[in-house]
Amino acid sequence: MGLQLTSESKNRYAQAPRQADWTIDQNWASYSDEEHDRWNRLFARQAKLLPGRACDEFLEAKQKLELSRSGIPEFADLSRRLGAMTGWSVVPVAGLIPDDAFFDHLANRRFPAGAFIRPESELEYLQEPDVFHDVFGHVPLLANPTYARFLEAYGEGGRRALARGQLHNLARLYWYTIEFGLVETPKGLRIFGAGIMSSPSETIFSLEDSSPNRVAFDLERVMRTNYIISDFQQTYFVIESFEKLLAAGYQDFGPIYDRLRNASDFAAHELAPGDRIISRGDFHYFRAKRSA
Ligand code: HBI
Ligand code: FE
Repeated sequence: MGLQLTSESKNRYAQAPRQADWTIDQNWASYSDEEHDRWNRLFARQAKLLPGRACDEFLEAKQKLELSRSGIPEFADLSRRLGAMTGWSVVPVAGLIPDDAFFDHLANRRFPAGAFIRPESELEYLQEPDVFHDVFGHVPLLANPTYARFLEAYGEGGRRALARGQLHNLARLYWYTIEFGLVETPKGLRIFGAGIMSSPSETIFSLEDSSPNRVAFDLERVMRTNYIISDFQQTYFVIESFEKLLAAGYQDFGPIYDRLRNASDFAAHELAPGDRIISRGDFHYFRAKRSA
């Protein structure tokens, strides 16, 4: 049995004392050379894959924030640079935190980022957000004022959705945009979702594989669509621009929630009436997995 590096990073932070708002001390000095090296290898791989696949806003912000392959960033230092751009900061947490705490942070322009780093065995894909998913995947676009305002509005909306008991509808909006969204550009489809941005294999799959559907973003349609967390997406939604996404987020969600309450859900692979289909999936990847 190899040394269980797997849980070392996660356990170290899971045992860290935490504040009432679920934040902990990043304790940057506690990162081992091995953990910094893992960040550098993940960074180098994505830095090679993303040009021509990530949206320009992401690539520009990654430069401006000086995110680099010199180890895991110190959140306080990163927050000084990000704060000067859009007023956002990055606060360390040990992992997933309760919804109400999560939304409260977003509504106050604080992004809760996992302080632990994924183990070698989960280099390709992990389910819980680690420092590479959160800081490499989510943080750069917080330097884009339009995207940053959308995420702040999402936090405000999250508190309302919680109060109404319709969090699942809003979680889908987050999932299919902030986590797994694509955007149309004059040069073709590009990635902006953090879950894709931080996963080497899904970076290729989401743009180039014939398996998944790719459908134009529609707010209510997305809010009715189930998702899976354990594998690549069966449908990717494509926004026209961050401005259009922000405008969709600014609507009064009250009437939408009322309509959604009685609306049926769509399965993750299903195409819906009225979809503007950008590419229809053949699902070969998902069929192969089922028959494996
Ligand atoms: N906590 N740290 C962390 N990161 C998340 O992305 C996160 C969370 N808690 C709740 C949550 N996401 C989702 O359930 C909400 O977006 C609905
Ligand atoms: Fe995430």
